[in-house]
Amino acid sequence: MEMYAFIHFTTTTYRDVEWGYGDASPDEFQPTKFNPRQWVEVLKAAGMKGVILTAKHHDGFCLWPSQLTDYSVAQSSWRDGKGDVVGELAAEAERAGLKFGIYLSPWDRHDMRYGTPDYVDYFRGQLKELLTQYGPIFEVWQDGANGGDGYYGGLRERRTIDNRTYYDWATTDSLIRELQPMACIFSDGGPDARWCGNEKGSVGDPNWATLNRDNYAPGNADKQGLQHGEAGGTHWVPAEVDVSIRPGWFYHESEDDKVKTVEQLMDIYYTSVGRGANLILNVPPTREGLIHPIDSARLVAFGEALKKEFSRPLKANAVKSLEASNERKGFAASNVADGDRQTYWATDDDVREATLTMTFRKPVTLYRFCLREPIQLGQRIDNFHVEALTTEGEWQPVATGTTIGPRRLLRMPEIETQALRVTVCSSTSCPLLSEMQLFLPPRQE
Ligand code: FUL
Ligand code: CA
Repeated sequence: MEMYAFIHFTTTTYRDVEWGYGDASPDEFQPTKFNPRQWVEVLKAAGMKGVILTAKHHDGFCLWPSQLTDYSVAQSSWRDGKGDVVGELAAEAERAGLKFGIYLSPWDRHDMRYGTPDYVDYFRGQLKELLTQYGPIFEVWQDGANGGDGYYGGLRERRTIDNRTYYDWATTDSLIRELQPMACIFSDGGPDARWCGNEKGSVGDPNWATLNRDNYAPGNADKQGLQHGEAGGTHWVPAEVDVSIRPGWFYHESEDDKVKTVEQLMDIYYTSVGRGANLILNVPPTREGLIHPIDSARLVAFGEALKKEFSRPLKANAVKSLEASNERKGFAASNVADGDRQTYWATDDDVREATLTMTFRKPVTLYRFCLREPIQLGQRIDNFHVEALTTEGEWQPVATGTTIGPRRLLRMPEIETQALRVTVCSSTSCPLLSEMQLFLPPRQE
């Protein structure tokens, strides 16, 4: 899906903190101008394909009228207890064609039961409500932060849990599979998508989708492994890059002048989506329940910049030839330029190094380049470089890279070129490429 949004919103927004303690009164939640239609419109303009909401953050307050607690929108004077943030956002997302996902914090600083087996039942009961009442859910986001001090029903104490055993994730995950078989489960260690090991907006380079998954659990993360994945790892657990458009995950007026610039967002795009990961960009609503005008203007401008960035794909008929140093019978080099991710160029089995040269009918100006591996056959290439044949007839290095995976985006120097040559320098198995797409510099307005 490449890119979707994160929304952090709850009573915490009204306390100007990042982690609500769990003692806020439900009446503090008063989004007087709550307008999820505005949210999805802005997100859509930015090019987001989905949105994930903190249905419950660490403070424990539920943004839907849960039957299992007395700490939700149903107990708030906001809309006389009839409000349902989850329901309204799910409906608006569907209307706008965005997929919808949920974040349900495993840590709960409000609930008295936290730390006991009863709490785990409560957590699963809540998941059941969320996964049965709000239509298709594309992702369930399991946060790794858990245990510590909190309100805990008024006891105001510190509670610690064993993050490997307490939640019995295997049972919870099978409940999710049963209720929403198509939902991707995210956590520090998957099972389906993994954390990228930081909250700055970049996955490692190299970035392997494979991971020795059994060594990880939510809250139990080897950051190095999460950053890069593990070549030859036991499971396919691609990285998701979570980062906020502001320094914090929740809205703070004091950060109005710290909203990331279009340039910063574009850099993040290249260090996440461009390295084959998905980007989940957080946008925190204000106390009124709106996306702040600074953020919305920034997001719309980012969406426009992205469209412009890739507005001029080189047309198929501008390619004169595609030649490979080795070509397996039936898997021609021309398969990288047919616009189909299922078809691919392959070498013979024993090959680990190879070149693929794309020659143009007329010299073209380089700008952006996208390479893809056919990931239905895993991820293989771990080192490559790209050279351009200048109009003077010299091969000039223009880019280098490590892994490719589903997508590697490269920014190229804007030089006139007759041909581009990709050299695979090493690969864990015979190299394959499914697509190779050049983008020309955008037209100036
Ligand atoms: C972290 C949480 O503690 C933050 O509050 C936020 O939700 C972020 C996405 O994950 O672990
Ligand atoms: Ca293809």
